[in-house]
Amino acid sequence: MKIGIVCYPTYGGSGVVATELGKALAQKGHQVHFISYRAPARLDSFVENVFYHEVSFADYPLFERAPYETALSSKIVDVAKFEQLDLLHVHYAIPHAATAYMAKQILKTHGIHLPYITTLHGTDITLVGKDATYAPVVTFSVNQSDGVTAVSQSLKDETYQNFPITREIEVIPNFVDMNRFRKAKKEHFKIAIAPAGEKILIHASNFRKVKRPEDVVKVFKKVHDEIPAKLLLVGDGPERQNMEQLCRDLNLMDDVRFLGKLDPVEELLAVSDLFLMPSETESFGLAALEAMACHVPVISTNTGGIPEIVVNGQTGFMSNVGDIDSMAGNALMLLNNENMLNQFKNQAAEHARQFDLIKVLPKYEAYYEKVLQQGLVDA
Ligand code: GMT
Repeated sequence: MKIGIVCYPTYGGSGVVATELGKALAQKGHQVHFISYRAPARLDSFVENVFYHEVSFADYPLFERAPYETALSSKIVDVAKFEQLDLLHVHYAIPHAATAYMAKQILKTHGIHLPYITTLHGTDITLVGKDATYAPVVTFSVNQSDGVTAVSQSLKDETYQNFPITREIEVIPNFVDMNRFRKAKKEHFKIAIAPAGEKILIHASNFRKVKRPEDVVKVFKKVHDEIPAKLLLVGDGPERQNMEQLCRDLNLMDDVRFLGKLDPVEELLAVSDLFLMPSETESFGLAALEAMACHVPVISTNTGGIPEIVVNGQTGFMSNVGDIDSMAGNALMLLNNENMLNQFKNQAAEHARQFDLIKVLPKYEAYYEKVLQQGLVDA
């Protein structure tokens, strides 16, 4: 198949999923064409069968902001015609589903049929998409999609609750490459981070408010008050400054490390004891799954799709949003009991296997086939 993939190139989960999916499809012999305004962060090495098409948009004094949607639709048209794409798969509804619709209509006037699949990732539905600014376009372009997938049952339910969606939504969960995210011996890292054998807690995100990054620090403070511990913070984003200030105010800076946007997060997960995810909402929680694959249990909230990956009392513990005491108490219960912690570590990795890339990839391939077949029937 010749598949076009449209995604955000940034470190957000939707871009990661789109890029890893594209690379894996290419390895199975499909030809994959990424279309974005920058090369996706995880497209960091040469992969046969993978092509990248950059959307450039000319600035003009009349525009306060260059019209990316117009440039993206034009680029999709261009790539679809020249590369003879069979299918377009767009990740994150805003604005990608609408641009795909526009491209499809333009291609129709050229006698070309380009079906498009929209994958809903979360904030495109739960946060941004719900806003009246975007809702009519999101609803329309999702309903016009030839196929719609959601990364969790929770997101599917929430989509139907919030939008008059008439399309059937297929749940295809996010996945993890268990060859990359696995237990690894990184003793030198451990010694550098926790020289006195302190427990290592880790959080990775885009430090947006929805991740409740302050709760990460507050939970860590309670743990740190009881046992020697270190906190690793991977990522960056708008709340970084506030987090840093809070760590200073709580006198934690000696034991907290802000690592920035570090790509090989698996190397740090390999030395970590617990992953913290106190999010307000999380359609899936890919970062938690990647942690589990690396034998790191998760202390999280019980919101959105998290309960679909974390097994409470087996691969981690879940608490209500904002319940710092509960999350800190659960973290301490595990960190103070070496046997229990090791058991949870093994159970986390075992459970993550359900979401192994090699198990999820065929679900996408089968769905692509179904959509293409449906197109033949409709034509
Ligand atoms: O919030 C983020 O981390 C970024 C956002 C994105 O689309 O880039 O993530 C969403 O999609 C991820 C991949 O499907 C999910 O794992 C995240 O749970 C989801 N974020 C939220 O729902 C807040």
